[in-house]
Amino acid sequence: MPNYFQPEIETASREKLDELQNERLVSQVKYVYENVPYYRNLMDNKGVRPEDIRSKADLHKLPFLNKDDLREAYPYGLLARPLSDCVRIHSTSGTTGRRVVAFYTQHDLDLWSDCCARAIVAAGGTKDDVVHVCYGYGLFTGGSGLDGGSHRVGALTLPMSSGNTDRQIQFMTDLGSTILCCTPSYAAYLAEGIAERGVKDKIKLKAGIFGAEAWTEEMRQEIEKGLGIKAYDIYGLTEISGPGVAFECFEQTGMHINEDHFIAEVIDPATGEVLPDGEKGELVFTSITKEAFPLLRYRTRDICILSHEKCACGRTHVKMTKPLGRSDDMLIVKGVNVFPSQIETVLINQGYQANYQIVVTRDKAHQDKIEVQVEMTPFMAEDDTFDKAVATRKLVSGLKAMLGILADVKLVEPKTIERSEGKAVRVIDKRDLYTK
Ligand code: DLL
Repeated sequence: MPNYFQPEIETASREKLDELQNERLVSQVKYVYENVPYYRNLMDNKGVRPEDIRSKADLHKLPFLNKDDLREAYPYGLLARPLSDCVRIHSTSGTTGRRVVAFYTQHDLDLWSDCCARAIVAAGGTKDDVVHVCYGYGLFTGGSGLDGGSHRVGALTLPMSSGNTDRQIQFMTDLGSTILCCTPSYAAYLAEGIAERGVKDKIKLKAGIFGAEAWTEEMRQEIEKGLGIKAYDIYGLTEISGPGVAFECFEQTGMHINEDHFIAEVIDPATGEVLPDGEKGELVFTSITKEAFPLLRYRTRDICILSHEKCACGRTHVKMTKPLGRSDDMLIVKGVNVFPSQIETVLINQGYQANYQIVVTRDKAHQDKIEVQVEMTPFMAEDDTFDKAVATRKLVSGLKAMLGILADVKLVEPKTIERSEGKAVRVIDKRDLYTK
């Protein structure tokens, strides 16, 4: 049966939601124009004045923001409030040069907690639940986001953070965790660990809230079976607050976007043209209630489809499909955002040329593995003093420092990586993550 955290908002009529969004959009645009010179410049360059935005129908007039803007404006360029009004930052897992830092006032944290609370309640959570959060805490938004939501629901929160599987399972059995929050790959890993330890009958889990990376329906079924739970998807991104931008209800037919806080559009990534419901394109978000880090028309690079069709759960908020791919070359490996360009930087800094290939695989236990195959330069290959083992170790540690995760490195002979006549094929992702 459907449960709502804020039924008056979650099941509001379309007319009411439109009215709310229009009103909030108008004031958010004015607020951003007055407080964020970076975006004011973008609007001025496009000849758009805040008065031109009178409702959602005018949204298309606003300029897009993308990750490059965030990098250019790093760290304070998109901040709309004095730092003294901010109480928290979070940051994406990308490292040097790609880092995105988002700021929050207490109001922003509160609304984010509400969004995550809706996700927990939609998964059947109540104040009587024990919510086991093993998303990472710290700069990553996963831990704090679900933690905030669990507190809002009034459940008992176990702030486990990631790693230490023995301890996770011990707490799960001793304290009777009922709702598990982590990445789907960690959920699969935990299921395996529980089976290995023969403690499945001591596990009281009933639901899981899994996101931050792509996962397929097959993986859902496997996790549901392995843990004896119902597994719910949750979506979000640091720039827009974190997890809880959208979440799945009992129907599991897409994720409801929290439309009282975010307006979603789907655009053609090549032309920027807004696409209708049912068409596949890049998801774009406009925040309409944020104080510290309000982003207008932010291009997520996630490819998905929107649907306003009535949902049997009673929620009226628009649904998005699972992300069906990305419109850039970002990979998510072991829950960490990885750009091929970061890998290339490490190679070039260590004297290699840009002849490399990244092979990503996922084992039976759904754990990701990344291997970087790097061509030695002809000079290296001919140099008797060139020590391959030492060079490999140096690359592994350079990549670890850049990406924050361990990558295998394989040095190969010059000219062995296939050259492409068009765009180089840098990434071979064998995981088949996206549901077609
Ligand atoms: O991954 C926030 C999050 C934490 C979401 C915990 C859900 C649960 P970032 O590190 O900024 O934030 O990465 C955002 O991750 O643009 C998507 O490409 C991807 N992503 C997030 N959720 C899902 C999901 C967090 N449910 C990027 N399915 C996004 C597929 C997802 N991809």
